[in-house]
Amino acid sequence: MAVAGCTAIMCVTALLALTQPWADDGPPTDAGELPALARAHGVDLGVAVAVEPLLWDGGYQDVVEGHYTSLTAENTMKWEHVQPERGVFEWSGPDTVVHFAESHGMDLRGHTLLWHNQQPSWLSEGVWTSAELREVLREHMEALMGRYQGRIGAWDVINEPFEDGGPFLRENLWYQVLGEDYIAEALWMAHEVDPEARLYINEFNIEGGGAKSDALYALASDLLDRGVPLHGIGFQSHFVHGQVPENLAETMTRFTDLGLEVTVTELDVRIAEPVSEEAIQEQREEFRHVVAACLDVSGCRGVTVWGVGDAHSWIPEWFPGYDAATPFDEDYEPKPALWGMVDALSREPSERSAGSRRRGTGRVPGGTRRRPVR
Ligand code: 9MR
Repeated sequence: MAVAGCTAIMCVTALLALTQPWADDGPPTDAGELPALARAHGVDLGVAVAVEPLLWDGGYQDVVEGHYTSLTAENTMKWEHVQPERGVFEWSGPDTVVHFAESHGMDLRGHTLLWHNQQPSWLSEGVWTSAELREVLREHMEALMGRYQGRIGAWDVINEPFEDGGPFLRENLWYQVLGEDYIAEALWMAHEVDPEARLYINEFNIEGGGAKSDALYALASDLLDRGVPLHGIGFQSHFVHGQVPENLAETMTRFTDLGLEVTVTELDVRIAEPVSEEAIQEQREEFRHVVAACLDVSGCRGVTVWGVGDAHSWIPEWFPGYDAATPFDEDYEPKPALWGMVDALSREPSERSAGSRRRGTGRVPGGTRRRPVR
């Protein structure tokens, strides 16, 4: 997956000193206060988790419960894990994540319902009529969304619908069999299964604007004009150190001006090896910038970090030559990036924050036409 180049943020510790009165003595808060700080701003601070360490690794558990307010299952709610054979559902992984969240008073994001990756072979290699594929999709949604109805507040219904680098819709299984309106169909179907859930399109390479971002904007506008139940846009935010888009808040605002909410769903900032101490320090400003951008946009619901620590990040495997993308190191020690998030959240909550963010921001379908999709 390539990430488009964008304007570098100049990481300036000196700037922090100018803008934050407490910079000389360090932040006024402890990192363990992060959940309370996030809640005071009315945003979620989430993290993507894997099942095994969530069950067995005390260090991992401590990081999760001590610093975050919501969980996303990094893999275990994806098709290949949930429904490895047609009609055979595996709930132990998803249940583990949901129970951990609930027993620690955390929220949940659902990830993900339609994607071109991590599909079981019976699905990806099957030969489907449109009626059959709709039925398969409905069965999957009813099983997965239905199981956690009322407990998972938001779902990434559509994941990465556009080609990696470009503005065209990806010709995935759903597109090939159902046609390009599969996106609207799936959103309607998800809305019927869980009418209370906030339904998202989740995408990468859109965060700094550009042709792909414009294409998503056009798609979202069209869906809303047609009354399709789309509630939010997930800004995945897999960034490269030195290329975090400065105009992130501006891009978010474009979408929230449509009446949508936005969430930073998969934040990490990968650093080219050898990872220097300077880069690790600079990454603090990059994490601060992303969280601050969310706080600056009234329709931004929160920021989820993709991976509990560097030992559990997808980056080294998928981007050889890059590492250190998360706020905790391989021994679960906090890195400057964590303090960057504390920096952002340590500002006074604005009036519009707590409470108001929990509800829809505008043109979210409610009394809209319900179109049966069968
Ligand atoms: O982090 C996930 C990694 O463990 C998996 O191997 C990978 C398989 O494609 O998926 C990763 O998560 C992806 C997420 O579900 C969607 N956006 C891109 C993420 C990184 O690939």
